[in-house]
Amino acid sequence: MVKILLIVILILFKTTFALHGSIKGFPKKAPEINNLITEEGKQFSLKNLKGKVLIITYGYTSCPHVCPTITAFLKNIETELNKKGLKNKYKIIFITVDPKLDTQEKLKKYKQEKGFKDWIFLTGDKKALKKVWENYDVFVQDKGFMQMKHGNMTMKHRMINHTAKITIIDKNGYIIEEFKTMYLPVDEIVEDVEKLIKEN
Ligand SMILES: [Cu+2]
Repeated sequence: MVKILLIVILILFKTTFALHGSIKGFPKKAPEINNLITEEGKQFSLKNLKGKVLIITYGYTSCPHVCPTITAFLKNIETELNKKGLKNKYKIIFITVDPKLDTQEKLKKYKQEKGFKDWIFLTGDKKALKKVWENYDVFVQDKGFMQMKHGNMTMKHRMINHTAKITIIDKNGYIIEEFKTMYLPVDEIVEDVEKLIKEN
């Protein structure tokens, strides 16, 4: 009887603490992010964010479809987390996949225009960014510019194929899980991040 009860408790415990993302290969010490600067021109280091849960995404400001979708979901996640009073317990970080166009100034402007005022945007030279993409398993393929027809107008679009995902890092600097989709499941992510914030 005691044994059965113990198993039930164990199962309940496990379910309560189960994460919703993809956990293969994790937890893994998050590789340091070197030689990138923020939209404010400050050197970035993961060490300065220790104690916070980090939500990292990868994209570029002129992305026509994927990034606007991901950032919109992230905005919802932010709203929900802030409603729970967790505003200072986590940080959303956007790492560019476009070293050509996403300069510090451009990221700053994008952040202001889109109202992502509490997020950190990172850029750097191609070499430094490439290292980060590799370390965080982000595929990036610069396709240059593509002409696209919109009715009888032709518009030039900046096209970069890139992995659409978020990486979640816990308070101790370990990658815990990833969500590999542009359609982020808001409630599940909020639940996971809250859990990671409240974890000892
Ligand atoms: Cu994109």
